[in-house]
Amino acid sequence: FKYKACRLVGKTAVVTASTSGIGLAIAERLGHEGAAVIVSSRNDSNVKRSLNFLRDSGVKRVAGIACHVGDAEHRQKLVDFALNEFGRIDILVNNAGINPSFGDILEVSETIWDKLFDVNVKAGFLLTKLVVPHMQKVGGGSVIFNASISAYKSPPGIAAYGITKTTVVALTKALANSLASKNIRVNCIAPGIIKTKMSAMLWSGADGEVSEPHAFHEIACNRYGTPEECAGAVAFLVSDDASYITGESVVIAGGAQARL
Ligand code: NAP
Ligand code: ISN
Repeated sequence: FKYKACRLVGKTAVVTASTSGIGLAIAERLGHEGAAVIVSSRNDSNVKRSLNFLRDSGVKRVAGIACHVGDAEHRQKLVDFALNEFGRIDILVNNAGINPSFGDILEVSETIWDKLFDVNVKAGFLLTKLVVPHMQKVGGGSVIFNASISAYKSPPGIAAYGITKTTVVALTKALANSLASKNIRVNCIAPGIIKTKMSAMLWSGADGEVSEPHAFHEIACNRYGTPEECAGAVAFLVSDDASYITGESVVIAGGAQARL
């Protein structure tokens, strides 16, 4: 194993949107820490490619299924698949999030607004509801949402996306209160600009060169973050090392200010 810590041996983790970027790094890290991992995303060939990648990287117990998180049937199939493959669910990482438009908030159509909230907020809420009874069966569990620093500071051009992420922070706190008595902890990460496909418009300059960190974010570390730096925080939060941490948001943004 790449990591000496094996904090998650015996656990099963379901990670949504885990065939690229932050989700894939989370799946890899949880797998290296000993968890059995279910990967998923909309595209079946992406699922197959990430399964090969994870197996090659040394993750022993991993399986995958296509799942569009906005589709109720897909969510149910994901849960059934995880139980069928590994018999239990201890960890749910609601990583899926979309950012379909760029422009002034008043230009956002009702259709785009609804789609943003469906995928970024409602899908994770409904998937959590599906998974909770199975976590209870194994005596508890841990749920993670992927919010964003945009939750705290209205991001120019993607303000509606930011509002969905503020809602994710609120949802994290509400679910943490509701589920604490069932020994289920709920936390979120709030990444700054992480170098992935989704944020490429921010970090890739002309000619494919990496651009300077965006002034809006005022990144003290003066560099962008990596998916692996998000995955390390998730591995900690879902482990027993974080057993007294719930309802929290961990900002992973190189020192950029993040306050509501
Ligand atoms: P990414 O590298 O572009 O990967 C996106 C992943 O999501 C892919 O695996 C994609 O696979 C999957 N996906 C897209 N729509 C989906 C859906 N409806 N249902 C299921 N899977 C879906 O993106 P990323 O940057 O890692 O973003 C992951 C999360 O981090 C998002 O919630 C995002 O808001 C958050 N975040 C990112 C940044 C950043 O700077 N990158 C910062 C803060 C927060 P398919 O195409 O096969 O579905
Ligand atoms: C994000 C997602 C896509 C593009 C830019 N900045 C972004 C964020 C963010 O989550 O903070």
